[in-house]
Amino acid sequence: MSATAPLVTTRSPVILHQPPGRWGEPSMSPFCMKLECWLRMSGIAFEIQPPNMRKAPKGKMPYVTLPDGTLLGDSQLVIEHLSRTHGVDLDAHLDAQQRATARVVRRTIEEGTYFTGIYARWIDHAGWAHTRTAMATLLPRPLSLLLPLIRRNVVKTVHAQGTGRHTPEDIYTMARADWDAIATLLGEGPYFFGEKASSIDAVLYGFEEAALAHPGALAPKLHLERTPSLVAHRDRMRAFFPPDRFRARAAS
Ligand SMILES: N[C@@H](CCC(=O)N[C@@H](CS)C(=O)NCC(=O)O)C(=O)O
Repeated sequence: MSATAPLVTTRSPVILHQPPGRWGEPSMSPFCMKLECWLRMSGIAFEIQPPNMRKAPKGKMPYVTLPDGTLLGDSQLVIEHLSRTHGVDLDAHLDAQQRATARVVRRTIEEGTYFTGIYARWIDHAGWAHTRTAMATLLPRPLSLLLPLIRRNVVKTVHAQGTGRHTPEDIYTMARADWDAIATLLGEGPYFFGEKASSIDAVLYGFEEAALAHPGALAPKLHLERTPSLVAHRDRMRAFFPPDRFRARAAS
């Protein structure tokens, strides 16, 4: 889907630096899947390359190499930059209230719900059993030996952010309530604001896919599986990707 004609038509592709998926999803990271989805919706030419965390401008994934060689981090800042420089606005059809709603929903998912997912994957033993195996196949050997240390840092981050201070019951109650609120706003869809997809659908997609792809019997995943509108939205958004982006499971 391309909202408006690009301002610049001939240029090298944007390089999207992100890790692969391990459970049949395009990437292990919800923010990376959000950005990849947005790029596919926008029609902007891009290539995927593995990340080099020593070069990641914010020390996080995803980041991109722009056609002039500049490195830019943060999925949202990348989207805003590319929208400006390529004259693409996937939200052109939204009114001011819808744009405000999209912003608040995005911030809720990315700054709140995300950490309930991190808790499920990295801290909950049912999640860690699978995440550890997947990360061990993703990281080069010397780094994979540091997985217990990486996990300890995740525990510290989730505690500092606040989510890690709650009981697992409270964390998962919050996760379920967030997803229920999103399902209520999504309604019958097919997209968040009705008939036409917009940027918030890419955000939702990344986090739906991440929750549903993990092989563990985790509370957020089980809740999404019981919410047909969210699974249907994930499936609908997959249509923006070529089928080979959903490879067979490599690890569980
Ligand atoms: N606000 C950032 C968040 C990105 C983010 O948190 N990425 C995670 C992977 S899902 C990451 O790189 N974590 C590594 C770390 O924090 O060291 C964005 O939108 O890109």
